[in-house]
Amino acid sequence: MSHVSEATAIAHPNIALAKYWGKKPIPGNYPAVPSLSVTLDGMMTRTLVRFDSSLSGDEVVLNGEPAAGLARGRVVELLDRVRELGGERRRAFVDSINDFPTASGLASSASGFAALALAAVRALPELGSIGLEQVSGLARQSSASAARSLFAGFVELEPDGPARSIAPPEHIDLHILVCVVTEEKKSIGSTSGMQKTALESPYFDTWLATSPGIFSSMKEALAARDWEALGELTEKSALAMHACAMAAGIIYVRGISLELFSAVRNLRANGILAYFTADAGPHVKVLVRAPDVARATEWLLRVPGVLRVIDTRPGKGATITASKETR
Ligand code: 2P0
Repeated sequence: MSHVSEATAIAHPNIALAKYWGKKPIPGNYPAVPSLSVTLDGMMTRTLVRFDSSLSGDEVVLNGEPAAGLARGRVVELLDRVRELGGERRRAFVDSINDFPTASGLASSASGFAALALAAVRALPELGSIGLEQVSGLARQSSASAARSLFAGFVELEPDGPARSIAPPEHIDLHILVCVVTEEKKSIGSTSGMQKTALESPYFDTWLATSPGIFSSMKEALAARDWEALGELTEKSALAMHACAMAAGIIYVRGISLELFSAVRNLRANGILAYFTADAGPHVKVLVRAPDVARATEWLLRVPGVLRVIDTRPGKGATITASKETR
């Protein structure tokens, strides 16, 4: 009879308002700059991890397709770290599904590795004492932004500290409208984009020197519920990140992204205090307050090339939905 233990976790993507871009030059995948994110409720990754003594190798299914190569390798690396922690030898079956486009700058690696780390740890009863902070550390080693998706609401990640929630989802009236502009995967992954930026951008040192100031001003703006300051700093962080990366030849935005930046500023000129941000892909995320959601959505959908607008709100951290063990 085989020994099987499993858990299923769900985790949500997060959007950084103060961006992480660049790593410390030491092992462990530590970010070089502090970041501040919002965990979203509107999109989700669901991941089952089943350790099974009858398996001879790890089997990984991502969005219904067997994974191979780098994608499988990154999952196996995380499983290996969890196995080492628990003194576990069994191989695992992993089945992970996103309800939004994968690897296109919608933070699928954040929710993916957060759900994977939580499910893998909770599938092993011997790791029962491990807290969310340590799970977040395991996720960070795979993808630093994933460390933040373990937690609810507004989350900070300092280069030397664990990720932690600094304000609950309802702290400030915020909707993030995710403007999806393509179903394609991004051409340059975040990890290699960051490496190239660190090596080749003439502005990387300035990015390292100025990001902490944006981050701490943003924390103050959030604590004071100062919507305009929060929005202005969000745009500043995104533009600085993209300018720094762009100077190294890393271009994630497209024409449509710039059209959307401009549409958001036109919204402001028309009295709606909306602010934009963008990550390692061409999609644009727009910060608005609840009374402005309908008008802003209508406005953004009118920009040619916008496929759809997903209305998201600050939401919960990662959770376990099921677990069991059979011998
Ligand atoms: C962020 N991004 O703070 C920034 C802003 C994208 C732009 O974190 O190399 O997948 O796996 O640690 O976390 C995306 O990068 O990178 C990211 P790795 P990750 O959300």
